[in-house]
Amino acid sequence: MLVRILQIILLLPALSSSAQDKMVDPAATAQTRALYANMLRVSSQQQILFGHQDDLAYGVGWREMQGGSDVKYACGDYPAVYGWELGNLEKDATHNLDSVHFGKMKKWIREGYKRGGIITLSWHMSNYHTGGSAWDTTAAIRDILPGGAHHERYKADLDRFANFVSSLKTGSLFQRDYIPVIFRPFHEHTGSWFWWGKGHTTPEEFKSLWKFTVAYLRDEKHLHHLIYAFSTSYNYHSEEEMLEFYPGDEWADVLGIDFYAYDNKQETWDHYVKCQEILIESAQKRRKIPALTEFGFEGIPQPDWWTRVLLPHLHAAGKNTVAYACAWRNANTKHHYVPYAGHTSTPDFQEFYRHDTTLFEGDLWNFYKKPPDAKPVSGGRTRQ
Ligand code: BMA
Repeated sequence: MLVRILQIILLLPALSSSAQDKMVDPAATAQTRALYANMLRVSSQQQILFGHQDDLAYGVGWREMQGGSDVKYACGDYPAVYGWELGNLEKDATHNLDSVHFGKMKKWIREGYKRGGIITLSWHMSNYHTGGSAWDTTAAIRDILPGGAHHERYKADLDRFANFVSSLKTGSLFQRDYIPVIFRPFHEHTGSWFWWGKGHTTPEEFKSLWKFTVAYLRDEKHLHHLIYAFSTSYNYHSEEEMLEFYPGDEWADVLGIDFYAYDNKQETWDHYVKCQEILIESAQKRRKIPALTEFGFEGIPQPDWWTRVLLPHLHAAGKNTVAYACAWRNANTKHHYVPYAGHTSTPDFQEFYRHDTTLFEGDLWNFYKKPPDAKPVSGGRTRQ
């Protein structure tokens, strides 16, 4: 018996350290670590945080209205996750590539965070070789790696990024908190439509760029409120293929996938489900957060798509879910991914909202406090 007790005592530290979540940044702030732990928890509880890109900035038929949100118009609540985009920050522009003012973006980020929401940033960076857009696929990664012709320019752009995220603070005069941010650079790299994508670089170059970027932000700029999301497109068939450009477990916190249901055909969904299964399994064994980092069915032409198509497929794995699913932006009547006033899928979106496993902002417990102490923030429907 004594031997058994001794064995257990000796084993305890090993157990607790193996159970500990290993983030890219061991010095991440308490709020950032809590967010990470809570997102892992959401996934293992088979819940899904609903997100929307540019939600507070504009929607179909409106722009910059206090309290505006197409998600809120449709279901009465804000999304749990807010996606924002930094493209053009590298040009020192006042507005991003979709005409969102950077200063106002910071204000909306603070607003969402104060209500308990979760923030993620993407960056459709211009091509460093040509000065063209992110979609100019001329090879450019080798130019910005250490020793490359535009390395210093790349570092200057990371400095711009560091300034941007360092200004995301809230709290009182006595206690300033940095708003945790899920940073998702060089996304959809398994596709070939961006200059950092497959076919325009090598896995080795990509991994070096990723590691350089993370190390620069973490170790040189001392940013400790970032969660790093590595996100692919949905064009892989195995874990090996999914991770072809993966820099390693010590360099990514979120394993993401971007998926657009273009034709909405069953075979397209079947393929997505396979990718999702691979993603979730891989994330689970690595203690990473699986996420549907971008998704949508442009125009949502099927009125019951949310509950009849999307939801069952999000639960198709039957085990852990993606922790969050972020719908793309509502630009206009042709290019939108959540219902807007009068949209035919609104009633079904409301049913999707009411479903037990979907989490919107009012459902959030305090994601910036480590579970199990986390308490509801807004007094909304809490389903932890
Ligand atoms: C794409 C489209 C573009 C937009 C880009 C970056 O998917 O929505 O209109 O400029 O994302 O946000």
